[in-house]
Amino acid sequence: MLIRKAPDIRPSEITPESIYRQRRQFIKGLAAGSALLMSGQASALARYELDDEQVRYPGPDWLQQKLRAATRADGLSTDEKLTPYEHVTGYNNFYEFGLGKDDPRARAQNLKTDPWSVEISGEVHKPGTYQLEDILKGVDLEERIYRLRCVEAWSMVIPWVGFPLAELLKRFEPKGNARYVAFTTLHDPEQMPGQRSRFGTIDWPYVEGLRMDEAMHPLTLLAVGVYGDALPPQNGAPLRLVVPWKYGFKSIKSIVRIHLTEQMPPTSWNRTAPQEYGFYANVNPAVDHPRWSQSTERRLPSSLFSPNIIDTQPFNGYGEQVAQLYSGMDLRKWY
Ligand SMILES: Nc1nc2c(c(=O)[nH]1)N[C@H]1C(S)=C(S)[C@@H](COP(=O)(O)O)O[C@H]1N2
Ligand SMILES: [Mo]
Repeated sequence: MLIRKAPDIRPSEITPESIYRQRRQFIKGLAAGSALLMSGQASALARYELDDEQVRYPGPDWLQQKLRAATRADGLSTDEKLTPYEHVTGYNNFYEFGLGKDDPRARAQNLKTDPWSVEISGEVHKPGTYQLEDILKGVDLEERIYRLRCVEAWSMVIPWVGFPLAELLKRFEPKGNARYVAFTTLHDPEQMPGQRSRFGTIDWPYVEGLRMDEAMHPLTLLAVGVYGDALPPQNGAPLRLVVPWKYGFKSIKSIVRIHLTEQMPPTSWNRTAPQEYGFYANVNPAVDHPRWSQSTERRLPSSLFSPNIIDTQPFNGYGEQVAQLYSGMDLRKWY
């Protein structure tokens, strides 16, 4: 169930704001752009201090409160060096705001993300349309530091804050015949300039899907924050999916609908170019994209003189946790 035992009270909940801010300042020195991983299950979340704090997306107060009580899920996090905030929030794919990597940050800032409602529909016992604030009541947020591997062969290491999708699904009680979960992004051409034209590619709204067992996997996250703060619009505020063993396009942003179904749902990139993008889209260095190799990736930040090319791992390095979901499947066929 979604409602779990309350965690220990975090220092941030009992510390006056001024002292708390100083502590953030102090932790800045410790964090220094890399993860502070401690042993044990969960520990208090480090507050990342940024050089340009003013560019952070504030998010609503109720969400800030929850973010401050987040803990880190160490066992499910990588200790690789974090991709700097500047790149995580400034080099994005979010075609609703344009095709360029810097379009989303430049054009998404006025997206209205609160209040936000999400429709839960299809094969569930408790369908309905719920306010995000209500969906998050009783949810303990946790930090997960995941690799993100884009199908375009670049990658990042991102400290998300969110909660397992499985918790949400269980709360709305899937029926026995629910075999897939379909997700839909907001469709609002007034706010999303990219939706005013089709670019000859995506048929709006952006849609994605997972098989039920993938959706219920403990690594599958619904994120509401990044770097300890609210998710900015360019990263899919206020609610986006994160499936770290699949190519980035599966991690659909700004979700307004979660639909449980018996049928495999259509997905935007598969619909656009089925010979290039499959439904599964598991990261797989052995299966090249028809137009480029998938055997290596550019780990950002990368530059001409320091390209930072690394080998791509099967399932993006999460094979130990997820490979058994696909046992018996030919992953060349089910790309
Ligand atoms: N709605 C929507 N979701 C989307 C996309 C998009 O264009 N629209 N791009 C996808 C792609 S290709 C990637 S790599 C990731 C990028 O997430 P990030 O910008 O937060 O790193 O978002 C995915 N989710
Ligand atoms: Mo991507």
